[in-house]
Amino acid sequence: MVVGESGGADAFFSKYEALASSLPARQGLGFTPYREYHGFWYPELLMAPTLAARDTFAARPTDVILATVPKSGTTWLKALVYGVVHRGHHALAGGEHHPLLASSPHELVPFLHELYERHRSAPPVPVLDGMPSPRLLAVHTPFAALPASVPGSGCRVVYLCRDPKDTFVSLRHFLDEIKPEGSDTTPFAEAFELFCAGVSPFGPIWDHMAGYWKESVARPGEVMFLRYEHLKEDTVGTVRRLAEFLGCPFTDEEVVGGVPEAVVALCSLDRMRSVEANRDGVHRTGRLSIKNRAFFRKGEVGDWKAHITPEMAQKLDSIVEEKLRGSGLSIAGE
Ligand code: PPS
Repeated sequence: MVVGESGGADAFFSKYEALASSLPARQGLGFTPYREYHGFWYPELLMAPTLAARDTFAARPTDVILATVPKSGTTWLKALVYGVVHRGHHALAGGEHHPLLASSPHELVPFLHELYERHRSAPPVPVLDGMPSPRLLAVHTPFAALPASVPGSGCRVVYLCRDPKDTFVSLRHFLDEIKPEGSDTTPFAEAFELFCAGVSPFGPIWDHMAGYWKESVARPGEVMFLRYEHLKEDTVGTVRRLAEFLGCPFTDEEVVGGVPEAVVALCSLDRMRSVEANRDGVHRTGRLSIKNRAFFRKGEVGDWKAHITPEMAQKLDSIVEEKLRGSGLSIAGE
């Protein structure tokens, strides 16, 4: 990973950078400091763009916002939703020219904060206005800090979460893989303690999940709550539900023709990993360059067992269970 120049402060963005730098800071998991905003810990680099998007992004009723904690399956969800929504435009079965076979899901479904990070002199309105509907955008933002225009716009929000133990293990591997040259990864035991204390990207993870869970219960037509484990267990069934939720259900003809299965196959880890852009390409955010291959590792449920002890697992499960008590959401220990 390369950390580049800041690109220079300017009127629009510097206001948010000033606000970000006034927030409480601490060293967290990984190589950037974290800032605390309304009870959540944000990687410092993403704080200003998140605040800028919160204030200035204008949601369309047709927008689809994909929300996740990092390492919960974001890349997979981006690919699946892209495949579902654009299936009418691109041949799926054996379609060698599908955009998912030429570009990373992160290019096809951009993170909102990255658009803001790249266009610092003004909100990226021309880019956003130029995106055809339905616009597919991703965030890691907690529900309460989503752009103010999102709730009430009628747009769809799809939230995907994952067993926090697997999220932690995936995150620790990712941070190790993308760390700037010469820097150290937070030692494993220390990283785990920070994660359990909620000082992880967009953590505490349990509050992040609870925020979206509550909204999905209150507004099921607008917020869909998914779990990585369920997606793994029944990918085709979940993709069909996803299409219904997004207002583009698979027709009987498509079901008979195996289109949901074709979308799932196109987005499988092995297929995605074999795509040149994902194998050899680089994802450039405003300031970071990340090798795309870092987004594809094992994609397994329960990989934590190979990395954390039963005692550590028990500790994290208990914290999550305790924090989610009364919310109606149960994640720990499944
Ligand atoms: S990021 O940085 O937030 O966008 O990362 P994210 O995509 O959320 O998480 C990466 C983990 O998701 C796994 N992955 C997949 N699983 C199943 N199917 C597909 N297609 C897929 N693509 C990525 C990836 O391997 C990471 O999980 P781990 O456990 O580290 O393998």
